[in-house]
Amino acid sequence: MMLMVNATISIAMALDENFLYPTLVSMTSLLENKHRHTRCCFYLLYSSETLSKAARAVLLSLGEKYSKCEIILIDVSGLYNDITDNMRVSVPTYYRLSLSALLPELDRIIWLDGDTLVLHDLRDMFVIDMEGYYYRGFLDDRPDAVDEFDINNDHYICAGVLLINLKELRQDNMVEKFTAFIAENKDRLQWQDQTVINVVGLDKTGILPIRYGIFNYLQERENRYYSGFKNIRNYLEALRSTEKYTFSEAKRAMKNPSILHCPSKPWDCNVHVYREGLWLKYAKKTAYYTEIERHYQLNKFQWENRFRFLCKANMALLFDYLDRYTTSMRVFNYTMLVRLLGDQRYERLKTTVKNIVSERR
Ligand SMILES: [Mn+2]
Repeated sequence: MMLMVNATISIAMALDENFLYPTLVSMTSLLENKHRHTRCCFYLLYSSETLSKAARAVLLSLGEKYSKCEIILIDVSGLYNDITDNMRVSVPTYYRLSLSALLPELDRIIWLDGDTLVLHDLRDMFVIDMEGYYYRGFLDDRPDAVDEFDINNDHYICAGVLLINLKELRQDNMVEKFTAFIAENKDRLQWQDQTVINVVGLDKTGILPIRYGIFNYLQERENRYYSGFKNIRNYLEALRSTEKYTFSEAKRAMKNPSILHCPSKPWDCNVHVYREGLWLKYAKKTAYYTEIERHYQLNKFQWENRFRFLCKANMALLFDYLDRYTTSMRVFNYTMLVRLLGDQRYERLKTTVKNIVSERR
């Protein structure tokens, strides 16, 4: 595969005000990790009714901050407006279905959800063979999501990270077909545009290598829930595709993904999300970290504080909870607790650590 030195890659994203910061962080990760010669052109789809002028200025500021980066804002107000009846959905998720019509000058594009982190240059992804395909995506482990359409889908893909063949979509007038399908199946679009892509595009959807779009809740470490990499094994077993990802590919991709897709939201401080630190790392590289921290109250519930709170609330419960971990995790947890809580008041913790360590020997 030849990689052009001065290649331009096109990326499409869509957002409303709620997704301003995640989108900014995702774009920042891409720009921080791209090869210095790679030119990036972002096409950001929005509606002026749901994204403020100030938010747009924040997005455009990336074009000033990074070299070889162009930001093009496309106002698609009114598009898919009749879809709002489904509570769970934000309309911008549907915008990706119209890319081939909105960008007639482009033949291919990478689609990124706002809940992604890009950790490597994407030139290698951008040149993947798309002959005969509309879309390539990461295999989603819920292939039964489109079973009700009786289409025998063996390669159900996630719409969050896609390589899209805009030319082929235009040749086959797919935007019209998508629109007709949505009108006919309004109540059956369980996964919104992802359902549309997988059902209408069935014969021309393919898979991306696992490192482009792997889910952040797939873990390469073992813990008490997922000993023996049960978590990734469960994922792989749920796939129906004949072109399955292998276990070793999966492990490698989890350790070193090119695009990490985060269905578990790293900015939600009320839940513990695996690899949330990685998202924070790129949030801190933006010029808006103070705003991000305030917006998601990242200060309030940092994990140290959560631990302190837990300790004070009920020591017995806490010990019970920690004791469920494997020995090495327990040593780690107790050691962290001793450090966090100070030596004086929590003598018992230190003794516990000592006990576990000696138990291990
Ligand atoms: Mn997503």
